[in-house]
Parts: sequence; C-alpha cells; structure tokens
Amino acid sequence: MPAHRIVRAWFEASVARSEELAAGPPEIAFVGRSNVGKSSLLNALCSQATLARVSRTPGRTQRVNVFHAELDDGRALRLVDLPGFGYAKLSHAQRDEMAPMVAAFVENRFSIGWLKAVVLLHDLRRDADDDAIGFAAHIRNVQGKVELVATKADQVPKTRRGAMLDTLQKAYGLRWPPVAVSTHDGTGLDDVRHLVLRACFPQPPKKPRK
Ligand SMILES: Nc1nc2c(ncn2[C@@H]2O[C@H](COP(=O)(O)OP(=O)(O)OP(=O)(O)O)[C@@H](O)[C@H]2O)c(=O)[nH]1
Ligand SMILES: [Mg+2]
Repeated sequence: MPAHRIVRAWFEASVARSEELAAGPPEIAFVGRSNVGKSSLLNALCSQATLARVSRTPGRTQRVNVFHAELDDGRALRLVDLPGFGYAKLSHAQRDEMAPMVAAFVENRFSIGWLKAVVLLHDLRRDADDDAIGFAAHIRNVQGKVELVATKADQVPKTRRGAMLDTLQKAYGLRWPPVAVSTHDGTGLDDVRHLVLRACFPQPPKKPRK
C-alpha cells in the first residue's frame, strides 16, 4: 500500500538546544555523518528541493533545523534535521561539540516523549563506522528507537546492494537489513515514508477476536 505523503511542509525553527523547541506534533530526527544525505532525504520526503539546505560542503547544517509537515490526511508531524557528526570541515573545537550536541538533543527529546524515532543515515558505499554504531547503541540505551537507512543507493549497482545491506545489518546488530534509499532516483522513499508514519502514528494493537 502506498504510504501517506507529506503534502505541505515549512521551516519552523532553528535551535541549538532541545529546550528552545516548544512542544508540537510527533517528531522524527535525521542523524548521521556529515554529507550522508540527511537534508536531501528530508527534502525528498517533503517533495521540496530547497526546504532544508543541501550542500557540497560537509558540515553545512550546524544548528538543529525543524520543519513542520502535514500529511495528505491532515495529520501533522515534525521533521528534525540535525547537524552531521564526523568528517565535518569544521575546526576541531566545533567538531568536538557536534556529536555530544546531537546526542544531548536526541536524548532530551526522547525523554520528554516528543521524539518518536531517529532515522540514522549511513552511506551505503561506506563501511560501518564506530561513531555511528556507538551513536545507535547509545540511543537504544536511553530507550530510543533507531531506524537505519542506507543512503546514495544509486551509487551502488543493484547486484551488490543486498550483500552491502547484510553487512550493515550485522555491523549495527539489526534484526532486518536497513532500507536503501536514493534521493536521485527515488529508490526506497516509500519505505522511509512507511517507517516515519509507523513511528509517529503507531497503530493501537488489534483486539483479539472473541
Ligand atoms: N548520488 C547521490 N548523492 C546524494 C544523494 N543524497 C544526497 N546526495 C548528495 O550528497 C551531498 C550531501 O547531501 P546533504 O543532503 O547536504 O547531506 P547532509 O547529511 O545534510 O550534510 P550536512 O548537513 O553537511 O551534515 C550533496 O551533494 C547531495 O547532492 C543520493 O541519494 N544519491
Ligand atoms: Mg544537512
């Protein structure tokens, strides 16, 4: 079944800390290394090429940018574009600040109940790295939900994708292989829509039939 789509989205706020962001609809956060494709994926989900800034310069997104989005059935959610951790072309001082800032933001939003899941992005062409694995483990430790998504799938031939996804599944200790997406050719976008909707609007468990 095709997922509900985001039909409207707009920039809501740019903040440095969770405390600066008031309560609102259910939130999904996009995290991962600098340049992995966070802003691009957010734009693709909202069908707006220029909503979140996409850049060739790693480390462009240095604050937490928050977007309000509405589905075709009127339900609202928030998409949160977090600064990339890792390879940013930032000073060492700035870089050292980034990962703890992202972790603190995410932890706080989970603890107050607004954040429903973190979409952790991983470039399908790259080996799993300790920063991202550590981040995923940390989020799970604080009872947060992590969904791994492998980006830039268009850069990997279809015949090789399965094996690479299996490798990531093992490295991150997942029950299923991650979803592979490409914002260039649309691969996997519907799967990401489904996982975002499942996290934001969980279905109540069905009552057993008598
Ligand atoms: N081939 C390919 N390139 C992509 C894809 N998604 C994003 N890119 C490119 O990757 C680069 C970084 O994309 P962004 O969306 O800015 O990445 P980001 O994770 O938001 O980066 P920071 O904000 O710096 O952390 C840009 O040059 C994008 O065009 C994709 O699906 N396929
Ligand atoms: Mg970005």
